[in-house]
Amino acid sequence: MVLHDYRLAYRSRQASLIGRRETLSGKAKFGIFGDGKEIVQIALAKAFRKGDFRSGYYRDQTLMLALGELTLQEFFAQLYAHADVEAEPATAGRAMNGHYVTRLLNPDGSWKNLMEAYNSAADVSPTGSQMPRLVGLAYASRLYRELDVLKDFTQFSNHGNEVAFGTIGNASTAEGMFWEAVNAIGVLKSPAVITIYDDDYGISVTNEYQMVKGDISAVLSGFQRTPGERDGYDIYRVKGWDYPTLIDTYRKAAGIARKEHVPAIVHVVELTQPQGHSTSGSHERYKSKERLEWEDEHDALRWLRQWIIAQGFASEADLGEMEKEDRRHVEAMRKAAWHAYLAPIQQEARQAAALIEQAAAGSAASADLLQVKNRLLTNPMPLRRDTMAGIHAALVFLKDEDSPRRQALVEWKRAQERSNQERYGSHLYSQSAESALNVQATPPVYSQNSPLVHGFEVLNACFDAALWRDPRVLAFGEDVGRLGDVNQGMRGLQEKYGELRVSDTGIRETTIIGQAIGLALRGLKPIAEIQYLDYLLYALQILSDDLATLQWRTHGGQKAPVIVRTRGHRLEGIWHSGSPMASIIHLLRGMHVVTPRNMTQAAGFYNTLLRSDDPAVVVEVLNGYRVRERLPDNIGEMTVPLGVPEILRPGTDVTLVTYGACCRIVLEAAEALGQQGIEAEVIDVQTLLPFDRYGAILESLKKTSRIVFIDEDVPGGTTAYMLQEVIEKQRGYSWLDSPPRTLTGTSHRPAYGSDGDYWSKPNVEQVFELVYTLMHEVDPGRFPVDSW
Ligand SMILES: Cc1ncc(C[n+]2csc(CCOP(=O)(O)OP(=O)(O)O)c2C)c(N)n1
Repeated sequence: MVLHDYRLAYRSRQASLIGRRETLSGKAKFGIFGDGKEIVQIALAKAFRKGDFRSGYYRDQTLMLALGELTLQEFFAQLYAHADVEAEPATAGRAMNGHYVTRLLNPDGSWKNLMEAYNSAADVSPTGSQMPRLVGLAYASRLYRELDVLKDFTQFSNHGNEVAFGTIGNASTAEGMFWEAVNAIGVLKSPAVITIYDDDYGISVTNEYQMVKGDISAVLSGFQRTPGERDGYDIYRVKGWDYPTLIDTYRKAAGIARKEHVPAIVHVVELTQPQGHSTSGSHERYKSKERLEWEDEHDALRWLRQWIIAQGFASEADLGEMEKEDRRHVEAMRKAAWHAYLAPIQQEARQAAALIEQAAAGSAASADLLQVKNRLLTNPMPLRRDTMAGIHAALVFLKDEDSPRRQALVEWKRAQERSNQERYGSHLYSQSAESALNVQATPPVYSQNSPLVHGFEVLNACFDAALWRDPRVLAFGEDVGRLGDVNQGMRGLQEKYGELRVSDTGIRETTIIGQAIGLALRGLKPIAEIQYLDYLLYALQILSDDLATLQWRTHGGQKAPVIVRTRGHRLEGIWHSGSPMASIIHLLRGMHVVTPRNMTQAAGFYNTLLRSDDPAVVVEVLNGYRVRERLPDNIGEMTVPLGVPEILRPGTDVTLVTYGACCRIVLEAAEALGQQGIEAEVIDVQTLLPFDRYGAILESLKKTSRIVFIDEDVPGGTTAYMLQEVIEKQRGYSWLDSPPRTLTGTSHRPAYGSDGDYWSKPNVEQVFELVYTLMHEVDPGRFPVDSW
């Protein structure tokens, strides 16, 4: 066994060395490797069971190799950015090397049986960002163990016996989200085993700059549980070269976590980084000669080699032979990866060259074209972009020759563009049968008995139906449990469904989202509440870097259908009435962003999203919970489709486009304008991502020839986005008889109090005056006033 381990570690080390060489020789753009961490990871792998999850970072190549979830050829394929999911199944060439992923989904987007594999969440580069989702990955085991309604979901869990393994570098523990996650996992008593690889540095910065006392486990000691009690962590400190102790430690830590759901932290010290941080620099610049000598002596691989010889497991000569064979093996895998990567690109270059050669025959630009062709054929390391540049150059030379041969080039180029758009752009959203875009409208049904209730009661009935219908649905957030959320949408649901399905959390927005991501990766359907839209900013980074990119960066290998529920727009002051929708829609491409104007629409969107596998943010209108609405008889079934605007008021003179809380204001202004003979058509876009999928706004514009975009965001924010969608993308410009206009909130944040609000956000009078002036420009005779 130990020989097997040594050889695996040795191969992994060779992969690091060769990987660096390949990068520095220009075959890869960047290289970051796990050298120095091999032995820890082999020990960790021994404790890893099928069904478990990893949430780690770029040093974990040996762990992935040891689990059999990465081959050496795949390792090199990723280094070369081989953009083919068969060759590089982690990210299909979309992420740099060292970003590990296991495919949790079948090609059709449905879940695999996660109990049959060693699972890994998809790595991200921002350090520490693997921690928030670890909360949910670990907490899911508790839910699967303790919730009877989840007993049948055996594809995701075996009675909650799964451990979530987190890995992080010493320096990254200085990130806030590390602490938030460690605390949350402890509070949730969830089976995570967190490894901190401590090599004393974070690139060039030493521990004394990272951590109080320069020692993370000393600082973490307050999390240590009292023996015999469940509250808190088991904390271990082990040397990174001490193979037998590492194996014992992980067996023990994972065993307790698995059985008792007590989390553990393993602080691995005396680790080294033989090749330095990455290929972007050399560690000789910042490590002293003494340190480098120390690293050499404490290299874990070297230590294991000596230990094997000392124990008599193999002789120096035996090991030398094995190493020779292993070096050859790694080199062969590298070669295979390089050829697999290069062959299709070269073939495309040859195809392009042949087309250019054909076009050259009989062309006035023949000599230039043949030069382009030769450049394509003699390039030893072509990229697809070189071929495209060659084709482009040829098309420029042929610009005056409208021949079938030129046309053949154009068609070939377009086909390449399509396949590269697919190669690099697919799976931003779900492509499965469960895509939210496939959910059709089921309109609300009302009868004589449909009661008039408060808005929050509509939501309450919707969530009740969802929790009843689907045992995978869970809701949590600050004040969501006992109180039923600050606006009562979840009122009474904890009593009905229990503390694990409708739960309070600490004030920790980043890990509320992380909790949701991890739970969703393990097959659950979380509704994660961020109490106010303004506090979504705390979680925007993790939403953007992790959740929104997940399906795309794994080429459809993973999904996390999280619903983020929040409330916003208008209420009071800077931190309770923000509407930073542009920041959200721009950072969260890959999620749906839904802005219902009332609670019935919100309920319809929740029902749509709960039937789908895309992640989304739903922004409820903060001042709508006490407004009365009729409760649909089919509150659990009604759905509102995404990307379909609704005309709230028909009109022929001007189109007013808005969403969310502004709908009420714009409707009121439209009524007042109607009394002056101006018929405004009011459109609620309903969802910002996706936006007006079928061009409904253009149809309105064709009728009115005038358009105003109104919202509470800053000038140039979401109104600018809507303007681009309609005027540029839908080609609305050709139907305009007046300049398009926007009306927004102010650039400063909303001031407190009703007057503060009035002077910070669009109001009825402003809408009226802007539209009236617009109509004055059209017909001064009918609308004589031009100043207000
Ligand atoms: C949020 C963020 N800040 C900075 C970086 C740039 N960066 C990449 S790795 C790294 C050092 C990480 O050190 P450590 O956590 O000790 O891990 P190691 O690389 O030493 O294994 C830094 C600063 C980053 N990727 N993400």
